[in-house]
Amino acid sequence: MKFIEFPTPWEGKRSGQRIIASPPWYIKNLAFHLPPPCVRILLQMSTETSSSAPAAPRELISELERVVPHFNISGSLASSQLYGHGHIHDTFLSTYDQAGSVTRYIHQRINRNVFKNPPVLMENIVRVTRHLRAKLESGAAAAGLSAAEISRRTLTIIPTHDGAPFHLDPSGDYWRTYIFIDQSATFDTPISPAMAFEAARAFGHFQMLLSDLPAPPLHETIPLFHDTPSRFRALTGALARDAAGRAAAVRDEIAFALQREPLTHELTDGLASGELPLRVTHNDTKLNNVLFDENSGEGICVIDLDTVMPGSALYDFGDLVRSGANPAVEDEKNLGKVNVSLPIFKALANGYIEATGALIAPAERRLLARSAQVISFEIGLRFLTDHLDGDTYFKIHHPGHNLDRARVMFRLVQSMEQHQAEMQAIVDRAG
Ligand code: ADP
Ligand code: GN1
Ligand code: MG
Repeated sequence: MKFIEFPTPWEGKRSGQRIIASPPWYIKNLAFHLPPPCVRILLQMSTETSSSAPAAPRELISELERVVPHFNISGSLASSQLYGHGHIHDTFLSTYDQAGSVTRYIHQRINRNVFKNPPVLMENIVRVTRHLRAKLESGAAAAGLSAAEISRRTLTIIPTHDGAPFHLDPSGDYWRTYIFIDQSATFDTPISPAMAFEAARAFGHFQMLLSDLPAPPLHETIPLFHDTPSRFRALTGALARDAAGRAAAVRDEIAFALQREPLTHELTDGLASGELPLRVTHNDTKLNNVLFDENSGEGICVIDLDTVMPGSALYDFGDLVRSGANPAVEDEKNLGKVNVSLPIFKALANGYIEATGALIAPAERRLLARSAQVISFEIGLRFLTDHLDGDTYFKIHHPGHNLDRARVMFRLVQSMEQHQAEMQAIVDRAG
């Protein structure tokens, strides 16, 4: 299945690729909204076995083949392909033949341009996944979770034969392996309010489970990651350098950004004064960083734990809204499709507030709607900075890709500015 695209009411885009034998929940969910010819096409697509992932270049697969014997996996590597739509790592889905049965794993080459200290990052992930598993186990009886089900609800690291959570290859690259969580799917855009609610509940639950992570604090894997004023300064620095000679062609986007400098302080001021608490947060709560169960549609597992570190709940909620409430894809060229969907925003607010319960303080709750604007702006600043710098941070798939992304983020900010009062009213009425 390549991806699902359909005219109304939502445009859903599924990440990665899978072989699907029967129509999963989201196909049924979509089919509900569509006229019969579209439903037939969708069902036909859902049983196709094509792939949207680019074939990995031969050299990359050879590197992977040299690395995988270091991990504690039985059986032999049968196949590998690039997987998912992440902007940071090289992610592979690998199939192993284990005495006749087929098992799948995710291998990742960690982006060391982005993460300067992978061993420390993996130390965080070991602590976080251990804590999550222990919490899920202690609540398993009440929640009716089997051991197998717990392993679908948090990432499981496959260590190397030496017991390390990563392998360092001779060229200095760090690799890691996770159990592939079967019968799950990720999405780049929201399909329905029900799905948005599930995503927000999953991230809210994640926040709750980590709220009692014992000291010491987690390492800061990327310093000042959500420090919006420093992201703004990075843009003005990139503008002054104009390393790729692109500044003259993006005057409108730069003007848009410069006009909104005051927005950059809205979360950091509260954190600096102590009005907003510092918590253990995910910090990359993009919609495609939560896995949905293919049969029930439940948001089962929060993934991409590289930036779990001290932060604000408002970073997490804001980032979820910027990726989860926009029916258009993050690099949509037709900006007319970009907007904040209020029914989806409402579902995100309800899901997050329900899952976090009393944890979220009144000062945080007051800023939930605003946080979406701040974080959408912040990510727009980062895309525009990377475009000016010559695309050194995010993976791009065509020239101008980061500029396309920045434009979408800024259009989303505009839409949120127009709907700020309605978004605030939704939060005020929620839960
Ligand atoms: P990036 O930091 O590059 O975004 P991610 O860790 O988010 O990398 O992985 C990229 C994609 O791979 C995810 O969006 C998801 O589709 C898929 N993925 C990652 N880990 C797993 C897993 N354990 N099980 C199933 N799918 C996964
Ligand atoms: C990156 O890793 P991924 O693709 O889930 C980025 C996020 C951005 C996002 C924009 C470590 O997320 O901060 O918000 O792209 N992750 C990192 O889509 O920089
Ligand atoms: Mg990701």
